[in-house]
Amino acid sequence: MNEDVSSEASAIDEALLAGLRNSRHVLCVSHVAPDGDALGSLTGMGHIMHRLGATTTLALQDETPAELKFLPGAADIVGPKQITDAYDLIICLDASSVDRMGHIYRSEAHAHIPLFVIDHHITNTRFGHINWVAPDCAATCQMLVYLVDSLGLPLDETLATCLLTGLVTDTLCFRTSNTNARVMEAAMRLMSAGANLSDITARALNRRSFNLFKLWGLVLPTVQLDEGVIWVHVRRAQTKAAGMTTGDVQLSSMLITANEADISAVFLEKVAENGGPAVECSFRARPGFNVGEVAFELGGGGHPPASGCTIQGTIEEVAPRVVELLKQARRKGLAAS
Ligand SMILES: [Mn+2]
Repeated sequence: MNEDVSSEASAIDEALLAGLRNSRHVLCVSHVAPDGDALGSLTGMGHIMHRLGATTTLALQDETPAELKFLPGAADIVGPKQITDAYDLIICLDASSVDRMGHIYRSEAHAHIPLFVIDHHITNTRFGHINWVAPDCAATCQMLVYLVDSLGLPLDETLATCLLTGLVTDTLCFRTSNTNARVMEAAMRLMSAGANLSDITARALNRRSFNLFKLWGLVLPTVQLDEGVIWVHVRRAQTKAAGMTTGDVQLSSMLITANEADISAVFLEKVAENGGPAVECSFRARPGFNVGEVAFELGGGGHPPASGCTIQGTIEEVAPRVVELLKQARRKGLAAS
């Protein structure tokens, strides 16, 4: 029953479009530790479904980061406690596997409800009844531009602001290697519809909490570099001492800017669901190197230049093993170049 469809607007599956048009009570959900593309595609999908006349619930397991609260519709997002089973459709955005929805998706209560997956991660496990997975798109928000076309809806300023935010954040403001002419074309259309690029960039990419700088100050003295792999450990005691409340420490994107590095990693100490130790790993790679494969092998997901996974165990157990895999990925990249 799984169906895959390409990203071209003309090729969007009729069953997907019909399902969207005919649903009345829709739950839209994106991934844990939400980023700009998660928030942009979630709020954007909310506006699309509203235009189609549906009653829509937007849900995220985790809090919306302060720098993304400006998104129109972000204030309406609910958490796991407000979720029921009274929906006729669930739309999952920007999440590469079913567990990425966290506690919002309940396999027992929700199994009978059609689940549509809309995502651009090449590692997507195609866990929906209809799966629209387009790895050639730089953001899930880019896919929604084509969806809007297929549904025959106009782009307005509200929707364009949501969608451009995802495009800007996932491409680090059009700097990633997957930023092609199609991405720029989509961005141009969103700007023509009223989205303000400089405002979105300033809000979503150029703002950080003061506590984050305190955390960087605590962890950066222990940064390590070996065979072109740069990494850092972040302890729970350190995030606590810095007063950090969200999990995103935004370090892997900074570490990859080191001249000597081709791959970066951040190992963030966590408590697993079962109360045991776990490590949240975040990877970045320069063009020509693939950390998406490494994350996928470790049970996570992502893209060649940016990926992540969560592994049970202490940092001492997890980090050395993962660094070894990253060194292998680097050697593979060097051999191919
Ligand atoms: Mn994305």
